[in-house]
Amino acid sequence: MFKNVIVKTPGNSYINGLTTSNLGKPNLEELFEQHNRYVEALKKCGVEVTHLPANEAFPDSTFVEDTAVLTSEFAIISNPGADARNREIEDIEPAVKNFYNKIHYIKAPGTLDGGDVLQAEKKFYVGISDRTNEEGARQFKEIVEKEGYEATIIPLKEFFHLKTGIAYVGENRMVLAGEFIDHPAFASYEKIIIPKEDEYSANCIQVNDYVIIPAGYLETNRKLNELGYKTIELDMSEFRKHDGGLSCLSLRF
Ligand code: CIR
Repeated sequence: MFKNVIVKTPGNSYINGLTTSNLGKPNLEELFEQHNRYVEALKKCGVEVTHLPANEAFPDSTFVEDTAVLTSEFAIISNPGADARNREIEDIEPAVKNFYNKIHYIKAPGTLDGGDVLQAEKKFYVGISDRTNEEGARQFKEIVEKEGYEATIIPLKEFFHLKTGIAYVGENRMVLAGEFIDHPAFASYEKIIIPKEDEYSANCIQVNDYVIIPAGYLETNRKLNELGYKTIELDMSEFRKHDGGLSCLSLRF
């Protein structure tokens, strides 16, 4: 069960954030509306929401997931791999300190974005990406192994972040797209396979009794409903324009 989430309102500077997409300039009014709906959806899932104010100095800082990894027992403050985002941890650390006594840190020259970390019960999967380097992944693995968890490091071939193409939805089930569909690391899970055209919906989040998915993916919705999941669909268009998905917008713990 998740009891808490941390989210952060996007600022007007969001439009100056990083992106690799060619989906156009975000519309701020729609962005704020989509963020409000995201927060409402989380509340419907029964979690307490810690809502941090926007920080205009950090255009990408609404994507709080990249700044920390929070478990039921300990927290890890990350060391985000993009220079423009690295200082976002300054806003997250005090919020994390309100909930945790045990806090670990990823330290330079290691870099790690939380978007490259997936937790499935007592196992972690850590992607090596443009943002997370080998040293960051190594430090992460060492920390969690000392805490009694397992960690598997997965060099990414195509995805931006690990969780761009994968989600754990409980009950030994993984939602998988692209390079992860036949990846040996995930062979022991029941697979919910997402085809290329629906790839964006692989970034979904299971929060207590619901799975929140991006709007417009009928097949993904149907597959999850067939397995007995209740779903909430959210329009994510303005976050997608800056490479963001559902998991990126919150820390859930
Ligand atoms: C970035 O480039 O860092 C942001 N525009 C998007 C971050 C998305 N975060 C995530 O997938 N965890």
